[in-house]
Amino acid sequence: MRKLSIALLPGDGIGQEVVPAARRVLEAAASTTGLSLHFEAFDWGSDYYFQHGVMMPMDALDRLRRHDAILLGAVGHPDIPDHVTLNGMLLPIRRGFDLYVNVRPAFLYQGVASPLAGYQPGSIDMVVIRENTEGEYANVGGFLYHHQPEEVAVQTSLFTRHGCERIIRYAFDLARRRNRQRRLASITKSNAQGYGMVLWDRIFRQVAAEYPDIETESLLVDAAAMNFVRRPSTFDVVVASNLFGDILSDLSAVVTGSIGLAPSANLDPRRQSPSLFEPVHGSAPDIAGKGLANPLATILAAAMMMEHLDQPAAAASIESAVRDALASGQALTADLGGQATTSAATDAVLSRLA
Ligand code: GGG
Repeated sequence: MRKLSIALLPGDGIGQEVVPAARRVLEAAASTTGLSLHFEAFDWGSDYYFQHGVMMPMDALDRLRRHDAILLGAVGHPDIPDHVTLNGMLLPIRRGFDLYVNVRPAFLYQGVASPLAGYQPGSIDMVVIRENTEGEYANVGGFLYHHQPEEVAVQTSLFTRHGCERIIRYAFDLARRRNRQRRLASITKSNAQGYGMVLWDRIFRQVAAEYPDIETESLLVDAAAMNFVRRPSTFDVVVASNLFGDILSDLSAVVTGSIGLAPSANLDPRRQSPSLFEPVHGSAPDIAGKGLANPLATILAAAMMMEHLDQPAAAASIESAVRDALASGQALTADLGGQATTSAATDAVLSRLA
């Protein structure tokens, strides 16, 4: 029997509710597919910060490296500035493990209403591939005359040929593997960002020449935002910089029902480091601790984890249980217009795994 070791990082707010829900689903899927899962939970995040002044310990990456994969909940607390929480935990893990691919699928499930009229189940089916280690999130910059009246802040986006090429190539390969519309849209703002994003566009055209079977389009991010609403069915795979991928994947999530349904995978495709799986949503302090959080994004992220760990049977059984639970109406939490609690939605999935 294959044994897999999973690091759990529930983190903050509703992360404390959705990660245990996904763990229950993983345990059930493992027992029905003959898989042995070992979990180690870490209490890192904002409460850890209040006690220790850091979001995670110095040796965090060494401790995570012992595991096959990481399941993370959410990062963010109303009493700590967001740049402290994000730069203290999630971004250092992504960069430290070179998890350069962020995969963010968006699918309109049966039983879920899109805010856009006229879309049938399955008619919106796209994946946003977000560059995950450089771009606008490179954290390069600084303050001059900090907190003085003449204060200056410099924030630099970092685009490397290596970084652009590998993420664009991953997106082309995915468009081929998915074999749906065989279309790839590349998103930049190269009319205004005349260096880094001009480099991205140029590399996109160069790599595209190697994939004549994939139809391409290059869009400025403002046009892309408009077209995600105007013609979402025409998108298959979308590749974007770190910031634009972050923003557009909230939009792809909401046109397919809710960000509460949006999973993501932070991947090291070379498999030298553990990849990290998480819901796209944050810690949602307004509903934290009330049992109202939608656990399905994290459960679907757990399915992506199983797929990445070469456990297609476990992945497919989780995905199909979520699909059926949504179609039945029993897993519709408040964000989806229903009344299911976190535990009721989880139970609806679990009952279909048995
Ligand atoms: N699920 C982790 C989380 O808290 N995400 C919210 C967030 O702001 N993430 C920023 C990012 O993905 O770069």
